[in-house]
Amino acid sequence: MDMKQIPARSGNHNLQNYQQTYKNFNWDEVKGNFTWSKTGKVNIAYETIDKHAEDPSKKNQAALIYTSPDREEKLTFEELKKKSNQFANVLKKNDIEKGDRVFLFMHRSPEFYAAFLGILKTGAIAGPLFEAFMEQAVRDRLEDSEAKMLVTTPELIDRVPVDDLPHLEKIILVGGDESGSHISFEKEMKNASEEFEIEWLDLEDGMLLHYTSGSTGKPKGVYHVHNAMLQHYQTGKWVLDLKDDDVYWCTADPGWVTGTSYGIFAPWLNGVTNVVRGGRFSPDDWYGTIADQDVSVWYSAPTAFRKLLSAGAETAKKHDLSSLRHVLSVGEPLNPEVIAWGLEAFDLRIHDTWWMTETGAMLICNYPTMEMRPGSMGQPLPGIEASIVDNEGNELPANQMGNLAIKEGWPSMMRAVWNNPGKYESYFVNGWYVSGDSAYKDEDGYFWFQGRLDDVINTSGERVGPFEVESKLIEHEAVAEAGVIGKPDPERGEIIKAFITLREGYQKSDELLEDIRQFVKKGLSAHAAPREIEITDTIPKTRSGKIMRRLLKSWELGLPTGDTSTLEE
Ligand code: 6R9
Repeated sequence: MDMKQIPARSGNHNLQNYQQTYKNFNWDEVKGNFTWSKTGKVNIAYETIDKHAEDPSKKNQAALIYTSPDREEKLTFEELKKKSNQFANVLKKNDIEKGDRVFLFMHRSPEFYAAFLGILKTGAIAGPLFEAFMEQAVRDRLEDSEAKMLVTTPELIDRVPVDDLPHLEKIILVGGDESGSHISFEKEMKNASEEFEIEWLDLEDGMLLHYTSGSTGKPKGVYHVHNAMLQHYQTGKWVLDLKDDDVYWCTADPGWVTGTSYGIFAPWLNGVTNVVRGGRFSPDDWYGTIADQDVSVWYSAPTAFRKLLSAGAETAKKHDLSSLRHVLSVGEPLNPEVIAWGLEAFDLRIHDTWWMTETGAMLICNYPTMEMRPGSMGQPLPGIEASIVDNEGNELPANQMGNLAIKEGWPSMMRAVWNNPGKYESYFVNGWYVSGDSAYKDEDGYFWFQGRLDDVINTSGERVGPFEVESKLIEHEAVAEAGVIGKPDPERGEIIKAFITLREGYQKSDELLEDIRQFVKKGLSAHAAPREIEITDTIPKTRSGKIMRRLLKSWELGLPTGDTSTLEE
């Protein structure tokens, strides 16, 4: 197969020639799919769950399939409606009102999803946290949001500095001792009614706070509103290609925006069965989940795909993966090597999608019906105007690297940075939302990611994106993962330094390192070949699977490491 372009495949929602068909597309056209377009009453939890629970042909369909090494559970739309109603009643009984912040600090479980939806039903704002957060990370987020209530577990409660959080009034413990000093989830749920009168809201009312770390400073609370559902719903069709009888699996944790926008909203707004897997990553368990649950649409991340690739073709062959129809990726650039592997392992294209916590939903994507250029994140959705701009917000010509920017005003855009209006304003220049990513656009309108702006390397006057070098490195048979940084150099400004992990069966040697260097030099260019290569045991990554180049850099230069709360163990 010619890896430069991979031809379009068919999709359920015709996006062929979309630039023509959807030239004048307006997001208002999507509104007719929601109950509120007729009733005027808005709540995203209603549209995701209750609407289907009220539909006799859908109410007994599995909404949630939870699977983990020690627990299996299915909840239909009707059951999930009832459980989230019960939790909403528990919150009301404990004085939670519209606009209050209620945080969730726990592992993925059926209780998590019932609680999350219950929070939204009361009109409160949900704040999901990664279960791996340690005390400082928990404190920063609960302090900044002034959260009134927290849902957590006995295993994690010691990491909540209860006495230092004056706004935190109550804690609900899931799986705790029913006689303890905190509210028992189980006990309260048992006594709570399954009926609940949803708090009807305005489209611009808040629903979600996602804390996200920048390279400097404290994490910022990215604030989203119910209106985001327009985009969650429509990208579920156009990009995830969901149809009514799909079984969908998004591997992301809800502490990461992918785990809410696409692990909760997009599938359920579209009435699709949603698989949630608890427990740790293991190639056999992951392939097993696809095979056992007959997953048809699968949304994951490059770091997971790279791990599966390293586990080898034999591991994949042990499992029946024939249910898969559509595979997608987010979070990091998708290496062409991984796409080639996907074609081999599943006979499917892996579709890259680009977006951010701040953007709330996908913006630049590869659709099933689109010709794909491996290494490119695709093209903007209908109704989205994307461009490459300079620091003043002027558009740059094709093939020039610059700031990836989006014209203000898409439905799922963040509406504020909590407690920090200055930070919010700083994203916008001349009508553009400036993403902080560097990229270029080719003559045909495909966008190519180069790196976070802070990560771009300037070596002997040449700008090199770390992603390109990393992608080339992992094409080498000995390299499993790679993280590339610029290291200050008196002569060249910066030199390229690569950190790599080796695949099984390879030993460190000077010959091997030189061979890898030559491989990049021949494949990319002399100036992109790393001058230094260091073999490590692991590449530091965030919980959402992003290589933490900033951390590699501070280690290399012996600098303070800054905020590492999202670092994977
Ligand atoms: C959804 C999500 C956002 C940053 C973004 C960019 C990187 C995400 C990407 C990608 C290259 C892709 N990123 N998707 N880079 N190709 N398809 O990841 O949100 O955690 O806020 O991260 O992730 O650098 O700016 P978030």
